[in-house]
Amino acid sequence: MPKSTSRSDSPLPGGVRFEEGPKGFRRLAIHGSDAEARIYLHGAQVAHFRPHRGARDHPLLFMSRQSCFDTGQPIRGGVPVIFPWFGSRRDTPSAPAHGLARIREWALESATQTSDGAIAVTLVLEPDEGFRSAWPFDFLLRYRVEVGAALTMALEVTNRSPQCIRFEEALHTYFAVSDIRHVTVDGLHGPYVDTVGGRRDLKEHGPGPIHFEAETDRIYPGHRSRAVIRDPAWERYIVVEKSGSDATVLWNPWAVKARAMPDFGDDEWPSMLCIETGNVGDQAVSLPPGQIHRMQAVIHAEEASGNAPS
Ligand code: TA6
Repeated sequence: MPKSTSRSDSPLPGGVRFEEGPKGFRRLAIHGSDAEARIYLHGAQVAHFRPHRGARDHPLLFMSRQSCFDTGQPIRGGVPVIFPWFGSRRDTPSAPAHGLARIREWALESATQTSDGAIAVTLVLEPDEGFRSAWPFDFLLRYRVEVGAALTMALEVTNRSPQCIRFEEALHTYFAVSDIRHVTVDGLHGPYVDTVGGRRDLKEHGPGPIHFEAETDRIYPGHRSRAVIRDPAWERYIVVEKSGSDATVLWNPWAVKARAMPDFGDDEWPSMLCIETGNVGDQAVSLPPGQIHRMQAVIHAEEASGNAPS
């Protein structure tokens, strides 16, 4: 069972308790007035979020039933926190994909109830020796997750090094959908980099919605606005808004890649879609000494019987 620490000696607010998940992985179980959620200390990973209204009773986040809960391994689903590199590390191919933050045990710094009844949890991570040997800089990650009618996730990076640091980051959100072949995405227009099969082909998406018919793996550099998943079968929209992020990644592995992923069911690919809020590639962040960078994603659901979100 991974060790996990809490810096908070204040009592947890009502509706928040620690519990053990698979293989003893500790998580916060949150039952608020507007939503429920679960957050693992491993990777500070939000694994479940279901608002009481707007979601048609389906969770907003996908979690693989085959996710491995092993020390040093990422949890498959929810919102992996990606830092300080995205994807494979070009200069060290043997390094863990998507950095080290998602495979480290974070500490609970605080858990409070906000004035409007939401639950706000703050988790922190500082580099251990292994982290520093892989990425020789000093930093603090502070991750605030607010569970209310919307799920608000804010990642703050503080540069504690004497020099400028350059890093990639992402909130690699796995959304739950009825069937990827029957949902569309609005708001991701313009140029993108198609990275399927390891390519990096620059392409362009027109003004219309995105339909999904095959493995999809795209980086939209410079995308700063909202994206909307339309899910007619579940009669809902999922709205993704963000700040402090200059890139969005869109991913579905489809059938062949799903079969190659041991921690992902062969039949699970229709049930998920990643829309990732990040700063990756040319949009990586350069942060001077002592400065703080903040990236935030806010997700909520709306019932589709109303007008589509503008
Ligand atoms: O979402 C973009 C991506 O980089 C894909 O290429 C795919 O590798 C995905 O992340 C999942 O990566 P993981 O290391 O979690 O299996």
